[in-house]
Amino acid sequence: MTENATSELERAQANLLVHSTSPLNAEPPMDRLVSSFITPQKDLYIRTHGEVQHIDGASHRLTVSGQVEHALELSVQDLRDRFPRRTLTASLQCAGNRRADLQEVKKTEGDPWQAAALGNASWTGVSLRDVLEAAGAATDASLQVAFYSPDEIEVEGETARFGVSIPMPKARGGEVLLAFEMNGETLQPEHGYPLRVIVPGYAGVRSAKWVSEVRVQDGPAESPIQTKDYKLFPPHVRKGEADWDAGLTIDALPLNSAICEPARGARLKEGPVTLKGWATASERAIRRVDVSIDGGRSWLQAKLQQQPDQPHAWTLWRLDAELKKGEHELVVRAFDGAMQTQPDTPDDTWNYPGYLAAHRHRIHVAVE
Ligand SMILES: Nc1nc2c(c(=O)[nH]1)N[C@H]1C(S)=C(S)[C@@H](COP(=O)(O)O)O[C@H]1N2
Ligand SMILES: [Mo]
Repeated sequence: MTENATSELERAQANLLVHSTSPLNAEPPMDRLVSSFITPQKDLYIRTHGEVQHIDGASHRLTVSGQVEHALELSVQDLRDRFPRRTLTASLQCAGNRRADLQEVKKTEGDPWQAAALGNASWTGVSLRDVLEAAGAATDASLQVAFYSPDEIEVEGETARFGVSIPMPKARGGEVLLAFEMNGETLQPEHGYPLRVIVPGYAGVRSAKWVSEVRVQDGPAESPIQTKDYKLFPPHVRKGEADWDAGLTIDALPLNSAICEPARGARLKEGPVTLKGWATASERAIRRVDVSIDGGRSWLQAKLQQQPDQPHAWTLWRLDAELKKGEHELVVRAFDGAMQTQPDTPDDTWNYPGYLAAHRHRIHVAVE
């Protein structure tokens, strides 16, 4: 292991719960996650499929090619100098977040993420739309904008460069960033230094780290992480039976929420307790969060902390409750701008790769 790799591992081990060291995958403790509306960089989950890249920021180049009038080759400094700076608050969430709940129904692929494979940050960079326009990119809605990065990853026995893509209308939405700062700080290598994509509202996988190439093309990115991974299959499809083309590409994330405090299995003293957690709804607003302290028979309304001018930011919620002696099942359900709420149980959403666990989060606590 190189010296560089040791430092990101040390940072992860100091601040996060590490699921695996190679590749490095880690998430923060849930109570710390909801202790601030903006997630500090050291507390942002880390999801890598290959090795963390250590890139020289000054010599790094981003090429823009494919269906464009003039291909571009830009340094990070060129992006800073030639394009308007854009800052927005957005949550970043892995499609595998809360997978541990699905694994209680039945085994799935992948790491057992708790409910902290997400964070909410202020991202600064330039708008992908501005860069596409500078290249004279074609704008047809059927096109894909692909992002390629230098990390080599293995998916389904195939090794290839990391490459993902998003539909052109999303790419031109203005909110998709080529970002060089998180919360006003330079990105750490594990979060994509010197340049990463941020696709607000979409599964984290589309937010390519260490991005070196933007390509406007007819079909999805030619990398198995795009064509075979991060797809949603119906519950009857088992590992080894998947028809990749029939799987649904996971882009916009579903409505979701979780209880982060108290912890699952906590032993509490009788009396007042504050319950806290997060809620996200892709592009939609969170309109209401209900919490039950009796397994879902009755519901109380939580107080929301939101940033209304930032449609892609998460919502934090809290509820002051009184818990009597005994065992309690705590449940949360969020409602979005279309008054839709979450599926009841993990059985409703189980799929063999373990994606999009968005059922109501339930935990048990004991009060003494
Ligand atoms: N180049 C590259 N980009 C990547 C990944 C990766 O492995 N390689 N992982 C993706 C996934 S699945 C997620 S959820 C997010 C995680 O970003 P973070 O580690 O900064 O939290 O990055 C995405 N971008
Ligand atoms: Mo992810």
